[in-house]
Amino acid sequence: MKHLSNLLPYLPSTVLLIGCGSPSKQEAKNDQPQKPNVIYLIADDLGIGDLSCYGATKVSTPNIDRLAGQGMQFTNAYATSSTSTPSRFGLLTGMYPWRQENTGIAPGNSELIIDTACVTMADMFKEEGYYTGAVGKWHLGLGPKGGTDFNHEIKPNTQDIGFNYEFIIPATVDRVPCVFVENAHVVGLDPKDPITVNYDHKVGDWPTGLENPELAKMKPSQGHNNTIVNGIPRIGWMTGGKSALWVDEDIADVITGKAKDFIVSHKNEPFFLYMGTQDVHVPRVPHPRFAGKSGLGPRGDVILQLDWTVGEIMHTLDSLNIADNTIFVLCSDNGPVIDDGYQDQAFELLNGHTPMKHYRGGKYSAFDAGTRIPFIVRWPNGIKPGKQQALFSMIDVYASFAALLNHELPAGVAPDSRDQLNNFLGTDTIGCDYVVQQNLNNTLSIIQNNWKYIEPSDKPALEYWTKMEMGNSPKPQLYNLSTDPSEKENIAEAHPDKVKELSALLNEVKGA
Ligand code: NG6
Ligand code: CA
Repeated sequence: MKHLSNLLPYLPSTVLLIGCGSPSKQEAKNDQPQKPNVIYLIADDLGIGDLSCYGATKVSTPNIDRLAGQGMQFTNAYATSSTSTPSRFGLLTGMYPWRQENTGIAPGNSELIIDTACVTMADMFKEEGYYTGAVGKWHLGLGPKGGTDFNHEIKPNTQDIGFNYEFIIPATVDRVPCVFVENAHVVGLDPKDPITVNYDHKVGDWPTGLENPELAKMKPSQGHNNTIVNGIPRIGWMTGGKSALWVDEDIADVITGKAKDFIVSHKNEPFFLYMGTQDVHVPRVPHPRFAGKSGLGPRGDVILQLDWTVGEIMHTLDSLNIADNTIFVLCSDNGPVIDDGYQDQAFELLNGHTPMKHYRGGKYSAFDAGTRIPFIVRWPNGIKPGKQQALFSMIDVYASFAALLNHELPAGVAPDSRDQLNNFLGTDTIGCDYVVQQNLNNTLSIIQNNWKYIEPSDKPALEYWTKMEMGNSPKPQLYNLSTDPSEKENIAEAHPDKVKELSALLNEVKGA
């Protein structure tokens, strides 16, 4: 019960009365507060500078601003990784993704990369009596080793790692197959038109971006020249499954609708909803009601669409009168990127908008903008609104929720996740001791007391496609984030002791 005292001031008065009188067993049971619902909404490639509550002035996100205003807004929160698959893996398993092979950006036909024996955060919630659901972007693979067969029951799926319900985009919206999967089945699939997917070579006779660039309504700037689906050339080749193909403009509506249905159906029991939006990942294809509305081109328009999604979820909670007892987390999986492979004029139309704020690098990078993320936690019953400047990492979400529920984690479960509940709730302003991040090339960095150390790496300084600065250097790098938040000056040579200390700490974490 070590954390209940933290919550007492915020819990409804009926809760405080428990133990004060001598209620009969039955009454006591009825008086037990329902465990808080949890909605964990992870946006895709959203930058800390993309939201008006974080200082953006060229785009306005009123719903997310309201969420932040009613909750705890973190200014020093990090994802474990600068790309999607490892970041989500770390969140759901509580284990650093770089401890396991095969946790890099997953293709659309990847096997499920979380071992079914792993006790995931969803398993933990389920054990605590929650109804659990995964809606939207998944990107952790599905099916057995050797790849996913989309034409039959897809096993193992999210339901084998703790989720009662799934309605998911298997990988990313720029990867085939362009279909939704609901409870192990491709939605709307005609068995007479089976799906074939391949990531090595062309399958079927659908046009590709390489052979028929004139058929692409959205042109690639990098890669993205395989099978054309809905006029958009994707990564990977597919054929079949025509009746199951998603409509890109409708994806936000579809997954928001599924998330709302899930909440409505489970309003009377504690629920855990893990929701991944496709926004603001490429291809950025807003619904017509958002197209052209931001003035910043499609990238800005899908930020508005994301804000709408958050507003819809908030309204749903309000209409059911369950907002106060729902912990609503909003964050990103990794840092932002401007041109990520399609000619959508994201650069040309920036108009002074700064997705990375003043931080160096971006998605893929070991520099701060690679993993520094917007992170908002709203829980009216348990959190006094405010700003949280303490250091926080997504790796610690799992153990923090476990602490909230007084759930003992068996040895070996969520091995890297630390109980940072008071940090998560904003009552501990000191924060965690250190955070460890990973870039696209598995180069690790560690931050402690505002010192950031990036380990030496012989990997390229720039990412191949985006030319993003990766933060890779054969020399050790040390930055003082309090005086140099933009990581302009490597001061490793002037502070050999600090370098030694942080590299030793990083090695200790690696060896743990
Ligand atoms: C890259 C893709 C990029 C994006 C990324 C994964 C190319 C040229 N680039 O390889 O567009 O899909 O993978 O993004 O193909 S993530 O946010 O899901 O990790
Ligand atoms: Ca991402």
